[in-house]
Amino acid sequence: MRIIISLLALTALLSFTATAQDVSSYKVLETVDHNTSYFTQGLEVSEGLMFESAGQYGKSRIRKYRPSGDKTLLEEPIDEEYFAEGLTLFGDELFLLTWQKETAFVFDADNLKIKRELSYSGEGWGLTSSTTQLIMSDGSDTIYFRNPDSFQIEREIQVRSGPHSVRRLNELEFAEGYLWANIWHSPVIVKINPSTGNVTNYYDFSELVRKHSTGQDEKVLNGIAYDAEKKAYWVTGKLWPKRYLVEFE
Ligand SMILES: [Ca+2]
Repeated sequence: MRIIISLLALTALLSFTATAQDVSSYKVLETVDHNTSYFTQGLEVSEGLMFESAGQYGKSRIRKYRPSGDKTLLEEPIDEEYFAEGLTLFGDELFLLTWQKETAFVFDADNLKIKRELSYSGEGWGLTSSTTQLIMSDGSDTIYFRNPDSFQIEREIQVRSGPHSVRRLNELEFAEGYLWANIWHSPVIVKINPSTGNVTNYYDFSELVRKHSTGQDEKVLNGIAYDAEKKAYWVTGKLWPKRYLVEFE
C-alpha cells in the first residue's frame, strides 16, 4: 500500500514513470514544535541557530531560534508590500528573496536589521548557498547560481528526472555536495546533482503531509535545513505544528 501511494504521489506530481526503487527511504530522528503562524519559506541552520522566513502579504517576517525548540530569540517583520520567500545565510549576512517584487533584502544575521537591497528579474522562490555562491529557484525547473556580491547569475542548471523536467522547485538546501529541494504542492523532496541537474533520489513525505495538510491547501511540505552538528536535515511545512529531524538514506 505504501509503495502504491508513493508511486501515485510521484507520478502525479513529477509527471514521469516512477518505479518502486526510485523512492528512497528516510528515518525521523526527532520531532519538535513549530510555530503554526509561520508560512515557512526559507529554513536554515548554522552553528546552533535556526533561521526561518515566513511568507504572505502583511505576515512576512524572519526570525532566529535554537534548533532544539521553537522559542523565537529575535524576529523582524518585512514591509507589508513584500511577500517573503527563500532565506539563506552567507557569511554573517542573511539574504531574503521576495516573490514578485524582484527585490532581495540583505540582513545583518546578528540583529536582523536590513543592510541593503538587491534587484533581480522574475520571481523569487527558494534560496540556499554554497561556500561561494547563492543558489536560487523561481518556480520553474531552472536553478540559478548567483554571485553573492553582485547577485549576477554565474551558472544555471535545468533539473531533470531522466528526460522529464522537474518544475515548481521551491525551498532549497545545499548540503553534503547535493542540492535538496521541495517541490511546491508536492509531498516529495528531491536530491539533485548540482553539476548536472539530474535528480538522484526521491523521498516521499506523504505520511507527514496527510497529518498536517488536511483542510488547507497551502499547508504544504516546505523547509529543508541541514544541521551539521546532527548530520541530519530538519524538514517542516507551511503553518505546520511540528518540525522533524530526518536522516536520508
Ligand atoms: Ca533551506
